Amino acid sequence: PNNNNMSRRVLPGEIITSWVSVGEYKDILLDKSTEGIARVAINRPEKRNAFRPQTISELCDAFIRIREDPKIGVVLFTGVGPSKDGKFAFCSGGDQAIRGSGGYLGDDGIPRLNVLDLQRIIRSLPKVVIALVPGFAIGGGHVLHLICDLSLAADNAIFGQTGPKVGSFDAGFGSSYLARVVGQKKAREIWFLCRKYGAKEALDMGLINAISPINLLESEGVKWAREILQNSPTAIKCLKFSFNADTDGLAGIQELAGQATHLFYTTDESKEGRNAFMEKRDPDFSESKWLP
Ligand code: S0N
Repeated sequence: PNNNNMSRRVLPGEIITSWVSVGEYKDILLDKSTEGIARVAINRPEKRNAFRPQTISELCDAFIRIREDPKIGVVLFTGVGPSKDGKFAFCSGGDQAIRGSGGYLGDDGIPRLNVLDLQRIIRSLPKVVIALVPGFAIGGGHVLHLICDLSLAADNAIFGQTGPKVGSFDAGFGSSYLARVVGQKKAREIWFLCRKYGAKEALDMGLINAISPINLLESEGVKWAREILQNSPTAIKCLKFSFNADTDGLAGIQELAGQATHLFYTTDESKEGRNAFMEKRDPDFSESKWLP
């Protein structure tokens, strides 16, 4: 379907699905398409899409909305661009201008590191999240692409951590999970030297899935999404939580087990337990077999 007039532009290039704007946000854009794809974009291009607490609160809200919408199966997560000086960014991490003592300060003056909440929401979202990286993915912005299920980068993308240079570090997913993705030696190099890496280097180290010209990045994301949407939602959810369980300890097992419980609720065996309780009788599981 094509409805370019209705669609809001986030990245340059052909729009190949009809986006409908959802929600009233200040720092982000949320759009949905009728074919099961959502698009979330950080909209602070003049700051290379750095996030402040409000940005993160809005992103959490958008991802929770998406979680509750059974029609959406894939999310494209990106950054609006170009900025006035013609550059692109996925996200350049925490907004250093409002970094106070103990976290990032919002209008309420309370210091927060609420990006950690967002990381967990994206990880446990029972849908596929694809990062579209149109330029810089730096610092906490690099961690955000890292924790997405898949990453597609424009050929101008630049990746890196800056923490040890700017007085911060992410000792959670940002380092341990990075080491799972690119290996211990490379992860230590990325954090200890704070170098920047181009798209080809990122592809070679297994940090991203594919590279596109910037003008094709969004349409490439839609194509990947369409392919995923042809497949079984339950299989993909369980696989995502299995991949998570390998790294996330009991929290990961909880997610995977939750899907098993969800499936069990659909069986006659489970329904018999509920029906017996409601009918104030003993349950009769004799129809359920102890299958191998
Ligand atoms: C992205 C970079 C490399 C781009 O360089 P370029 O193209 O030369 O542009 P600039 O001129 O530098 O920037 C253009 C304008 O954008 C502003 N800006 C860019 N990034 C930020 C930012 N992060 N915060 C605030 N403003 C930013 C510039 O100031 C400039 O504006 P004007 O023109 O008005 O001066 C380059 O910009 C760069 O290196 N940026 C900083 C990257 C960085 O160090 N980010 C922070 C890293 N730390 C985190 O993200 C912390 C994450 C976090 O919250 C966390 C999570 C878990 C556990 C702990 C923490 C924790 O906080 O410690």
